[in-house]
Amino acid sequence: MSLLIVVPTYNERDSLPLLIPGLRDTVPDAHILVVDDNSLDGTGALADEMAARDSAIQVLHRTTKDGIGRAYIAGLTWGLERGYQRLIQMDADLSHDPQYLPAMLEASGAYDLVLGSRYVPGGGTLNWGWGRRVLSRGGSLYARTILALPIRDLTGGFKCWRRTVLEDIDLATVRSNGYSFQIEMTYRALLGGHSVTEIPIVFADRIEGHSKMSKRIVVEAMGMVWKLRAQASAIRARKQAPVRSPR
Ligand SMILES: Nc1nc2c(ncn2[C@@H]2O[C@H](COP(=O)(O)OP(=O)(O)OP(=O)(O)O)[C@@H](O)[C@H]2O)c(=O)[nH]1
Ligand SMILES: [Mg+2]
Repeated sequence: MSLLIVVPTYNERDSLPLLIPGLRDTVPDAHILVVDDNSLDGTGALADEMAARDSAIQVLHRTTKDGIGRAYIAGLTWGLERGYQRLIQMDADLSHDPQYLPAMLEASGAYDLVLGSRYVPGGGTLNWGWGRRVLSRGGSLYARTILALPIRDLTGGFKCWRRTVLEDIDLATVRSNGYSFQIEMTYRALLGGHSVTEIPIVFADRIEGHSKMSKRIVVEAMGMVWKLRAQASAIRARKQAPVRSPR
């Protein structure tokens, strides 16, 4: 099984040197791709240094900060082009603990998409204030209700993909970027008839670096959920349109 872990970074100089050894220890056979958007704090150069010392690490440099969704699309596309069979996506800021990877990989033997989930029994969040907790839970509930999905954690970004799902999704057509990116990708997997499961993770708040959360990202996500619903209705309607044979 060939496995690629895609880690997007923007100003993660303090976190990346802690994350990478954890990944190398936990899943020694995996390759790692850091996708850096020309971080101001030198994360890109630091990743290059790590890559020079360890052939399992590669770096994709992008010229400007373009959002997490774009970074993931670039990294996942890079991985598909190079033939990886499983692709993991995870944040660099240590919120996603490498210790969950073995369980996620095991589950990916049976499921096309495995979600690290804060909102199934055994999962949770550490050190989040009530505001962030309400926003995150509320966001997942909002999307889950409007899109009528059986998934508890729709906004999380810790996922293990089988390449077949990503090929099916057609990454070039994914448009959303912030939180809605996570929702859109899982939604598209489900719409395509792929199997999805959630396994519990405890999500730790970032210790180093700065949050890139913004009101704009939340508003974008709220609007995007309705756009996704409209798109899906159109797809379903096309599928269900009666086929009339000419008389
Ligand atoms: N390449 C790239 N990575 C990004 C960009 N925005 C965020 N990231 C990375 O994506 C991951 C998740 O972003 P975070 O800023 O941690 O977002 P969050 O977890 O919702 O919020 P906080 O943890 O509170 O900051 C981190 O590894 C970031 O460095 C971007 O524009 N480009
Ligand atoms: Mg984070």
